[in-house]
Amino acid sequence: SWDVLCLGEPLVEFSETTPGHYLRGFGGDTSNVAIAVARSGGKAAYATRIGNDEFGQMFVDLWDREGVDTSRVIRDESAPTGHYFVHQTDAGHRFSYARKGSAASLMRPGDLDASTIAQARVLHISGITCAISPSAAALAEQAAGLARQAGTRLSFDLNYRPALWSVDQARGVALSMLSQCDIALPSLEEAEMLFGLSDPEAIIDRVLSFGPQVVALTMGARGVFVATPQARRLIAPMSVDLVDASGAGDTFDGYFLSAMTAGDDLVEAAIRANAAAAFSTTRRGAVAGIPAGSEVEAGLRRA
Ligand code: KDG
Repeated sequence: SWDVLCLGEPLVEFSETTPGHYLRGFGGDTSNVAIAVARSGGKAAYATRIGNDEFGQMFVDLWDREGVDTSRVIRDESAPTGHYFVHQTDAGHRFSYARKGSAASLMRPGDLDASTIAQARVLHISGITCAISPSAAALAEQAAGLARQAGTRLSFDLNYRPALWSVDQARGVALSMLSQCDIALPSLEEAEMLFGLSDPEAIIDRVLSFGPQVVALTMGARGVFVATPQARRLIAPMSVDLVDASGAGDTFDGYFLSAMTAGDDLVEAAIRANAAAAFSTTRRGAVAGIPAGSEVEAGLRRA
């Protein structure tokens, strides 16, 4: 059994260091979440399709090293593992994808069965999982329904990527997932885009109206708002020297879900996740930036 089972697409990362030079790393939002769960001390599993290629093998080796269960990873002979380039610009980081027709985009209903989902306390899905192809979106819907039947809590982070779909397409999926999920992990930017609201309190009210029991609204430099239908609390941001923000949201999600399943109270979970996410931005690379649990504890003691 696992604390968190993540479903989505892993992508090999090429992060530009100096003009024309790239450092190879790993990304893919839901894979990042699984690794963050494992680094924080939780039990994670990942479900996806990868190619029968070098990049696919690199991921299997990575997940094995990290202690992420790969028994639900399908090796697909017919398509490659995707990758992306990330460039730092004055306006933040920018992704360029090479993922069209990837193995993960061939995920389809049936790739996850009821008994697998029942082994997880939380199933984590992102909007990217649903954006990559209609068949992956159909699998995500099916998995969400199976989670409900199994009593596995569903966690959802839209993680809106404009290169993958339009706001209108994303809204349809987001509203469906928000009304099925138990744990909603929106960002302030996404909530503004979906609902046209900018006041965090109003956003929390709107997200809670869809039915989740827990909402963590990440607000970047403004901190995190964590809420249940009964109570809400603002967690102050941590100031750090920013190197690369990619993967920060995923680090938050992984640490938050892991602490929640360990039985921490929500405010404690959000404080730890907030610190882990801040820490992750001080290093280059989505996965390379995810801190170890001990680093987060040390950082919290210093704060
Ligand atoms: O959240 C970080 C991810 O966006 C990055 O690792 C790449 O998964 C990725 C994506 O699809 O944007």
